[in-house]
Amino acid sequence: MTKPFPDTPTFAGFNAPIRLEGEIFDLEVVEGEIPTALDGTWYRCGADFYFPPLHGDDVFVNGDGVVSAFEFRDGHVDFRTRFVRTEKFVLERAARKALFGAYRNPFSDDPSVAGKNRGTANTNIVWHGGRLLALKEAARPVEIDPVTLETIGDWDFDARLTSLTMTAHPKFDPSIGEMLFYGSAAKGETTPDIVYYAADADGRITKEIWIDPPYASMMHDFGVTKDHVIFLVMPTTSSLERMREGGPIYVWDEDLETYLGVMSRHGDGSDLRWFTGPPRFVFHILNCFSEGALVHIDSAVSEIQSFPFFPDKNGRPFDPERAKARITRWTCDLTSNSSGFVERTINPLGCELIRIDDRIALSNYTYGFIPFHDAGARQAGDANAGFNSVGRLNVRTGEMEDSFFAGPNASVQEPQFVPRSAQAQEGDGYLLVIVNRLDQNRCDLVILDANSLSGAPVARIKLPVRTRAIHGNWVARAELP
Ligand code: V55
Ligand code: FE
Repeated sequence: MTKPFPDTPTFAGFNAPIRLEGEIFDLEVVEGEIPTALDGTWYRCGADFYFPPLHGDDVFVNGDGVVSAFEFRDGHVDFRTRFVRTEKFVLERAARKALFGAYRNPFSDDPSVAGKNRGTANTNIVWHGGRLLALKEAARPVEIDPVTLETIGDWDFDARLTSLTMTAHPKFDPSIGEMLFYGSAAKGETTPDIVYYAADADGRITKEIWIDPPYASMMHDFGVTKDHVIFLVMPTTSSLERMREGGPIYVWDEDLETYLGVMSRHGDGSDLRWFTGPPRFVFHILNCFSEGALVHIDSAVSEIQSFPFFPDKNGRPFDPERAKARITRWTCDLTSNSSGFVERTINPLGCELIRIDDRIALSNYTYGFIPFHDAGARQAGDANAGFNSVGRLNVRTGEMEDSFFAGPNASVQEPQFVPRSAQAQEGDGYLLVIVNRLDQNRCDLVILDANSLSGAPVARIKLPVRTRAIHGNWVARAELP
């Protein structure tokens, strides 16, 4: 019998395991109307623990992968959610208990699963080359059926994937349909190797470049422009020795510098050049673009690694203020003799789970869609100190031009921009946001007009349950089989 989950913040309140699989056909529309122009599926992927952890407590990034889908059609929305049948999930379900231990630490596993695939497929879900892939940066992609959300199996790009891992943040070139991605710890946990791939619109790997970084680090995201690729090496370092002794895979080591590796997208990697700067941390890229020899990297930058469960190597206590991520532009000048990069904060608000209009990815752009905490909108008695709003940031002016406030005791998940039509200008469309109703133990799906985030929602759709995801992506019906 499955025992109760531990009473720790990872498993409490709105984070409590959901464990549910199923479908809600035709969700309730409690406000407004769903535009028929929204025709497609919003796929999302997140982490949920099916069984109580093997070692007392755990960290949310170690949960089992859950994929969900909001399918929009003719003004209706259907919801489905399903756990990914990773090897880990299948083995644990058969045993009716956790067998795998700590985050990315194979030494902490039950001996019965030695050598088994530890992948959790819990971070992102992307559609490319006719395949829907659930991603976790520590493992290979897992292919999911786009209609039933059933697991098809691990996908190795017809044996062309030489890495043991694939990032959860591939990039897409909207003009040619390429998917650009990499594997870090590509030869196994804590190995420094990075390998970069390009896959054409049919999903065939057409380029593979191995990179030798200055040190092994946690690399959650990377940058791509029309002309360049940027690898972010930041001082969250890994150690097999530490894991063997029962410690965490990563620590924050502020004695190291940040390195940005910039190479041409059109070459063989031999022109890769490292630019250096003070220790910084980035989980997510907003967008990158090249202007001649200038390469701009816009992301949510913090002074220290922002997960409190990865300790400071030098024993400094976690400082939430320094862990705040702000939209920041880094610029590397390929004509400069200096090895430094320039840093400029675009907007001072703390934020994360940032998105753009994906049609302008890799190019000079104007808008970011940014979850943040609006202290002014929050009233007395509102228990939510997290992100209560999503704003439209003009990255050219640095101004948060407009924002949606989710209401009291409500927080927001990662938004999704959907263009009004294929020809619509950048930022002209809808913003889909899951609102966590913290005091009702359920969520709403809110559809906003991206041109008028502070106006009345276009529609509000009630979910009678919680749904929790980390990242997601919209796939128009025309793209699906
Ligand atoms: C992140 C999430 C992860 C992970 C590493 O959002 C970094 C950052 C859900 O898993 O393994
Ligand atoms: Fe991420």
